Amino acid sequence: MESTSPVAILTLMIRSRTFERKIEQLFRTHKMHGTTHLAIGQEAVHAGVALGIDSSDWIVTTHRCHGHTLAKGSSVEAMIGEFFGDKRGLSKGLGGSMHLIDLKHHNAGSSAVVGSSVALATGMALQLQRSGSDNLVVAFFGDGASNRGVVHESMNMASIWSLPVLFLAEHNEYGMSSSAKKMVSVDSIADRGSSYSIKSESIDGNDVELVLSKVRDAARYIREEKRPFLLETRTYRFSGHSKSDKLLYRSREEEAEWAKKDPIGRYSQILVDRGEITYDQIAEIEQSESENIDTIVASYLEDHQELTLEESMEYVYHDEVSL
Ligand SMILES: Cc1ncc(C[n+]2csc(CCOP(=O)(O)OP(=O)(O)O)c2C)c(N)n1
Repeated sequence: MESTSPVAILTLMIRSRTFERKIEQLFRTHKMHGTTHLAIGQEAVHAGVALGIDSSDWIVTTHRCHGHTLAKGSSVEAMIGEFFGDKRGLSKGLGGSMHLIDLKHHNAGSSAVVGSSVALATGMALQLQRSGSDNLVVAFFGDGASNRGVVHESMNMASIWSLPVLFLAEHNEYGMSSSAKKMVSVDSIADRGSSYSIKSESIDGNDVELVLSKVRDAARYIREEKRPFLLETRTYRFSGHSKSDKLLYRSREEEAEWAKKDPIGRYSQILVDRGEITYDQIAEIEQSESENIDTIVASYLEDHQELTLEESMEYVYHDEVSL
């Protein structure tokens, strides 16, 4: 299990927030290309989940995958390389921001197809069960994805076959631009678990220590009872859906309400109150994370290395994946 000291948890969340802010700026200034989906505001879910499972447990993530990938242990350097299309990137520069995969850190990857993470995770869980492994798979998905047929089929299958999957709903209130209040038939996605005889719970996803402890409980349940589990984390994406989102579908008042529940601000305050860290030390962490990313970005901008077309073809059509 990863280090779960409070300062390590806070540092991980700050790294993720700093990373996302830098990426946002690089896209805005046209130094990075394509599109990107930021998860600013959802850091407590990412840290709590990654630190609450074993490092040998798997995750399958979504189009909003930066935070999950960082928290599971991938290097900032390899991620930024990927975003720049550099051959030193996580997927040798062939995937970009939306397709991060890191098998060494037991991250089976992400795809732009909303809901596909759940089907892939369920299939992986079947294989883990068949091979007698004690590991589980976390299937990340959003409130929008929770309406897709494949998510329901996967939950049904995981239940009848008792597969080791943690269905992790990241309810951030919106799909692309539509409110979950209008688009999802239940107030809580956790309520859907009972349709499939899957135990479930809904929690505050902006409270990192709560997420960590509930994920640990769920992982223990999945391993001991040999049953899937559905955990809904209630959170909010402070950023737009993607880089071109003008946020016309929600109010500034709503955003201000959620800003009061910022997971990093909240946890910083808790740790300062407990005497575990000072605000000066937090500022030092922020600066060090920021400088580290700036150095990495500068080095990629100075020296860009791309795969040739022939080399790319070799990877695209590679038959086997070795861990
Ligand atoms: C199968 C499919 N349908 C639609 C889309 C377009 N799309 C991309 S992201 C998105 C919203 C997904 O919302 P949610 O699952 O809540 O995740 P979030 O973006 O909030 O993280 C949609 C509809 C897609 N990529 N794939």
